Amino acid sequence: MSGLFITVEGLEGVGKSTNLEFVKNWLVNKGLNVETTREPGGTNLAEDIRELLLTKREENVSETCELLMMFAARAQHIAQKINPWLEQGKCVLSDRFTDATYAYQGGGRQMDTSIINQLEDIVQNGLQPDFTLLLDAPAHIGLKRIQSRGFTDRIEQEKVEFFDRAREGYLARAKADPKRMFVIDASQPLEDVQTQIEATLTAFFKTREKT
Ligand code: T5A
Repeated sequence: MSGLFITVEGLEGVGKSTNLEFVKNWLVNKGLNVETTREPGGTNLAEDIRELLLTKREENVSETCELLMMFAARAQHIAQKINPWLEQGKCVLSDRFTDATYAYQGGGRQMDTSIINQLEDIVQNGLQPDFTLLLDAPAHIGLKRIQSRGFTDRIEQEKVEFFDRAREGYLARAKADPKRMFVIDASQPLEDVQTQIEATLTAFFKTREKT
């Protein structure tokens, strides 16, 4: 595939949505044809699955059900949007992708990562992001930032320890794949975060243009 697949990851409230527009503008200024999307979601059906996943309910949602629904939404998203865009040579910019599954279901829920590996193989058939920005901050910082919204979804109701484990999961992914996944200190003021993002994007494209 000739396109470029970029993802933005991190815990709740670290600034993914806020910075997605900044990253998009930077890429557009570089001359790329950019499509933005998000997970879970990105297509009508996948957005319906997102709604099912995030709605608070009295019934306990089993971890396996949650994991399969994340990958069901992803399968639809890849088939309907991501793969066609990449085949058209576009730059796909997604708010979250499979690193989130390793962080939340693997780290947060402490599920066996070999099961995530298997589903990743089946659903993605080799598809991986080319470049990932991990907006990193201690969990309590992001959770405090989103408090003013006045509501929480099903996953946001989890205890801070769940998000601490998810953060560790993310940082372990970044450590294992330093050429793809770049850690940004998202605890800093927005202007500083965007300075770091810009420097990281510049360095990534410089390396890419050399090869
Ligand atoms: N999930 C997802 C899984 O469990 N497994 C998976 O495989 C996938 C794909 C999705 C949920 O699903 C889970 C993870 C999530 O729990 P979501 O809505 O996509 O939910 O993700 P959230 O993280 O919940 O999105 P948020 O909108 O809460 O967080 P953002 O986008 O990171 O934060 P943002 O940009 O909205 O900013 C929050 C507030 O902080 C301010 C902003 O102005 C805003 O008010 N802000 C800053 N303030 C100070 N300094 C900065 N540097 C700031 N940056 C932003």
